[in-house]
Amino acid sequence: MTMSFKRGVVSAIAALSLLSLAACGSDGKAEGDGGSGGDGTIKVGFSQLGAESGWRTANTESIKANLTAENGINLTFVDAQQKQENQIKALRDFIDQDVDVIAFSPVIETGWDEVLQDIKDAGIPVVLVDRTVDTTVEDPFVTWIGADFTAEGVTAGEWVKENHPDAKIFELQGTMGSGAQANRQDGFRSVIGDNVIGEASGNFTRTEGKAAVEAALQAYPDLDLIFAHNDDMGLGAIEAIEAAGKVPGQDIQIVTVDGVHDGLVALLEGKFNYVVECNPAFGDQLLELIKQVAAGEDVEKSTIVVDEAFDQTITQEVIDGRSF
Ligand code: GYE
Repeated sequence: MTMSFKRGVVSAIAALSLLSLAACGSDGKAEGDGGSGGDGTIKVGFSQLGAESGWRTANTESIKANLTAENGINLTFVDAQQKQENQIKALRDFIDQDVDVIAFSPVIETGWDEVLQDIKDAGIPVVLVDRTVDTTVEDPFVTWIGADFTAEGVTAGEWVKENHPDAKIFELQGTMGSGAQANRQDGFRSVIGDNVIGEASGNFTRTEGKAAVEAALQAYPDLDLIFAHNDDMGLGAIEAIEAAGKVPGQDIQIVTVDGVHDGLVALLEGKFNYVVECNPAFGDQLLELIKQVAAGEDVEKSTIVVDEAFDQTITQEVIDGRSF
């Protein structure tokens, strides 16, 4: 078995011409507010959904490292602590601040119609980041950058099907109603859905993942494989399994998504069995998209970040060579 492989397909689903971006370019900005009116910087409002996981921390670091003043960006970054109402408030503040570009990573898919319409009416282009939206607003965003969550679920499912075709699976879901949860679940179940004997959400956090697995070990004493929608919940699962006197990675196999540092260390230690990467370090690509959007240039409608996958043949060198 190979240690890793390329799975994603890079970008380029379609190049679309943008909405009327002229309205949100350089016209009418107050001088000296750090916006685009005077000094040529691009005023960006970024609503991050939270700080729930290692993935999110790495993603925030990558965004902040790239959307800098040196790179021509005047960034307002707001963390919504996994609450949609906080995100909506941040987005409204960005409208009031008349930013040049709004970027956001939506905590769940629905509930954005009103605010997206208001952003559109204000003529501010939206760059959607990471998670996806489900909205009745037409052309709600100019471009989206993120991972192919369905493909991640399929990759995880295929590994289970090949290596543990009789597994009794407990699925540890991410935040319910988020694109990352819904699509990883769909992809996984399209391959090995009949083997799923139970499910619960751990909201993409270690603490809630642990609690969900504690309950699952009682409710489904036969379970012998956990598919966790992210590393952090898988790390919580390790704690719950060990506390129950079982051996993670042996008595109960663990398959996760993300490939952040702590997850890959668990894989190296034999506590995780397979990890599908979801690469959070795309701040450089986001910067380029934002610059193009602010300049009114045509951009690809979607950019899919390339992922890999790892099994227990992973080495310390591979882990040390990664940026997240
Ligand atoms: O997998 C998880 C995080 O939306 C891809 O969100 C992201 C997911 C990631 O909480 O760790």
